[in-house]
Amino acid sequence: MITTFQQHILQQQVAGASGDFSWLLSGITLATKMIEARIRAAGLSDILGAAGQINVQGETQQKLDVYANQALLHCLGLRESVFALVSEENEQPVIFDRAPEHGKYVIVFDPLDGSSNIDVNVNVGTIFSIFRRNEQDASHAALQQGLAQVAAGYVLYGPSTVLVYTSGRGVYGFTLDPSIGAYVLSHEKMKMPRQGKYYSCNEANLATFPEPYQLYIESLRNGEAGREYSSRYIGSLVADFHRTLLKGGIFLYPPTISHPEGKLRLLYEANPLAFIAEQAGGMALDGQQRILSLRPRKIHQRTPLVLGSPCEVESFLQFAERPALQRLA
Ligand code: FBP
Repeated sequence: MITTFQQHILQQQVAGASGDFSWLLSGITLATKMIEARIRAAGLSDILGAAGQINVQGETQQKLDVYANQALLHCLGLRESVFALVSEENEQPVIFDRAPEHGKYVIVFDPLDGSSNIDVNVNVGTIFSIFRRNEQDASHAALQQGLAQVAAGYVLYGPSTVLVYTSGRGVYGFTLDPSIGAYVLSHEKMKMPRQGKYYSCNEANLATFPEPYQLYIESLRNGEAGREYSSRYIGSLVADFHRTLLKGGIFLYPPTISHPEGKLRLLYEANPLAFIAEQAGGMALDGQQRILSLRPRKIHQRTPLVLGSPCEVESFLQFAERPALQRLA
């Protein structure tokens, strides 16, 4: 018959598990179903447009950003195993006064990724990453290397709503079946193709990219990279990542003049997608180093991001004039 996300989690659970983790994940599935319902009817309710405030990123918050953030904070806050929540929309972590034996997890998330696409009905998403609490201080507990992630995933609100998830044992995709209101297993053991035919970056910024990026993108455009490439850029990280996961190729958000450290956030954008990419046989770098090995210094830290199929990422590294990283075997 069907395997729901909850069934999959229970099947993956170790013997004697408390059930806290699967109950925690049900907070994410509930909140993302609430967000999905608002997005589906966005044009019919007063949920489009700006909410009026500026968030910690200096961005104008959209009404759906605010709603998505509240839905996740509410549903996850009810889970006893949650110690702290770090959101793209909140300057500081939201901390729950729970003893270490109860409040075991820290969840970091981007409640609504691709905000600039909300009002034009283009795919947007929610990204999350889960860590074990390893510190009393919530901010420090959130500043763990990506390698320490217990699980990560995203929900893509597109023609269909898809939840893609890993807990370090492969990547699985679940499609929301509106007729039963459940995420149903639709993609087992997802693998990123070793080589793709798409590259994805905001070429409007090309002239401001560091030279190795310019040279590399030029090589994709002029055939020097050994095959023909086409450009695809949706401007919603989750959507551009999902295509790269399924079709292969490379996504790049390099340092630019307006974002010399890169635009995307390490904790709740780069780390979770890097975990999924590597679990699917892909690679994810900050232009030089493995994203998952980076040591975060602050919760809203930004990073350059280069991720995709091994062929494309390794050929990028040649342009970055560094010996190709040892295969991540
Ligand atoms: P948020 O919408 O969560 O702030 O994410 C940032 C983002 O919209 C990414 O989804 C996307 O990849 C990138 O910014 C697009 O940036 P730009 O418009 O500079 O190309």
